[in-house]
Amino acid sequence: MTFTLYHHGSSVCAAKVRFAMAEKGLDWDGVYIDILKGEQFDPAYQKLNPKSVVPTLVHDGTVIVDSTVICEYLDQLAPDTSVHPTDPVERAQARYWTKAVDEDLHPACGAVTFVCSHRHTVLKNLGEEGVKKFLASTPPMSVTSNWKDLKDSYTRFGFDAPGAAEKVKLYDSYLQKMEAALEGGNDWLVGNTFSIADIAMTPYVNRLAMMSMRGMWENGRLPNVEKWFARIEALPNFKKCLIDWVPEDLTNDLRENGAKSWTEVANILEIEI
Ligand SMILES: N[C@@H](CCC(=O)N[C@@H](CS)C(=O)NCC(=O)O)C(=O)O
Repeated sequence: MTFTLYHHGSSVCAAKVRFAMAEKGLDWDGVYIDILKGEQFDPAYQKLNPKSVVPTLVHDGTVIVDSTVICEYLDQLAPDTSVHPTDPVERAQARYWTKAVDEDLHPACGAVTFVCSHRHTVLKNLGEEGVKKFLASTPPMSVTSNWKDLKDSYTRFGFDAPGAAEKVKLYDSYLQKMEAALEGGNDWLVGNTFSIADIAMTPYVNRLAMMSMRGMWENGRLPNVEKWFARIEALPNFKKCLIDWVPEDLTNDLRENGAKSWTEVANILEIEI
């Protein structure tokens, strides 16, 4: 089996697939698409992924898009190393997590990341004209069906963009859901066994960590999430899939821009700092 993964270092969806493939022991060749430079808008890439998003998996010539679908596809190809629960109830519970990630958490993460950090990175690297072209190139049907307008608004107005504060609260509500799911000494989100639910949530918690926002769960706020993330960070595949693919300048941007945005985020969430 030959796999080619079109991906980007800081993309949460791409990180999910890299993590799932590593946990399943599947090797892949990578094509790096810099989504902060606009490489996803290359017509050749759009033929593979009409929404101009990463990741895209090509398996022996077959194109599969959408990270959750890719993970399910890979599990059917390689069932011996399944990361999906076999028990029907646990499978349903895991799907609640992946569905919620796709429908709610992912758009919230896109908003919060652009508002807190990416807007500064694209402005710094692309300049005013470059940013205009970058925003204009986003197809109407992209990360969400209104991502073009939202990305434009988050990039131009930051925390003043309509709905930005609600996205911070929505993001936080998923940490609260995790806290509840881990109650009673559960190490993992579903059935107390590491699964796709943990894989799917990892990039989103890690995004906040990389943006210097561990205060969303540390200092006694969400102790179960804190312990869960410590377990995740200790996994052998964590660093190579979630950290090492992010270029140094982007890692620095996320850390520094995120730290500058922390006061605003903490205010929205009424976290004392
Ligand atoms: N439903 C897709 C969403 C993919 C997605 O939103 N990818 C983001 C990065 S995590 C992207 O490529 N964004 C490009 C852009 O904002 O122009 C999936 O799960 O793969």
